[in-house]
Amino acid sequence: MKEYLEISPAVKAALLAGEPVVALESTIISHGMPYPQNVETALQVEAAIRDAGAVPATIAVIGGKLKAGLTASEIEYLGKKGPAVTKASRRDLPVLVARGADGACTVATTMIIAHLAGISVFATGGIGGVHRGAETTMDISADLEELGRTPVLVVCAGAKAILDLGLTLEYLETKGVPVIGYGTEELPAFYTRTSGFKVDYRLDTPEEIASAFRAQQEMRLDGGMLVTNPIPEEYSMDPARINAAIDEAVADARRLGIHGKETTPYLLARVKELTGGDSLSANIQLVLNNARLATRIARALVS
Ligand code: PSU
Ligand code: MN
Repeated sequence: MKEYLEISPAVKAALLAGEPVVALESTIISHGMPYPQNVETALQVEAAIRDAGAVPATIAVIGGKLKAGLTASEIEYLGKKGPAVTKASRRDLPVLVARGADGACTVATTMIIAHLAGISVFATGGIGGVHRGAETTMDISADLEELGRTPVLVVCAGAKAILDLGLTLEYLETKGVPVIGYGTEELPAFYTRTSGFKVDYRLDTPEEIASAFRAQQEMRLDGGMLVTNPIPEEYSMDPARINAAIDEAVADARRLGIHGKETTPYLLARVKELTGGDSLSANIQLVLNNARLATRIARALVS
């Protein structure tokens, strides 16, 4: 494993000292936001984690190495290259590593590398899930399988309504993944605080979430935990407006025959186009909010 994994000095020191570490993904940098906002946001999220008392570990594949903890110039490199970097899910790791190539890590791959490095808390924006129309396309994100097998706690703002949220929850239930609402009984839908679907459990403090995760791991139940954290009220978007944009984006993707790993990046970019800058600033704010909650959970876990 040593030859594949590279943990940055700051992350290694924190892990050795039993200090809290929060993992961050890199697909959100290269495929989720435009340059230069992607790089600015990634650095701002790292700073928010440091300010709240943990060490950030942004995760990516660079030159065939599984990296836990990037330098600012590595973040800049991934952000500038953007979609030219391979979007790397579980199935992409073998060939990227063998070729010595770069990869931007999805939620699934970030969980894998975080776990290899010994990091158990990870903050992101939204997870992949069961796509609308999956009953015929079978387009179900590998993120869900990973949540079912890899012991990492993922903090997100729920899932975007580009997905079928009901089927996504059913899939997580089948895989035995606890879906926690932080201070809410309803699954948040990324840009909005509500979705009409219920989470499994509402927990109101980082300490309660940390105890549930600790119990899951000590019982060796396998798999991760999904903590859904609603976007702060002041940044949430008008549901009618965002849902109209999402419906239009899904229809465009169908018409253009977009499929496979292109689907999620296409839908994210199209929704952004259709809503102007508003969806981007909401996106940045919810990631910061998730990073702060993940830091509080990571601190509770090591105390
Ligand atoms: N959903 C979002 N923003 C994102 C993604 C999903 O709202 O940036 C990214 C994440 O990296 C996630 C990936 O892991 O897309 C899922 O892609 P796919 O559906 O191809 O598995
Ligand atoms: Mn897919």
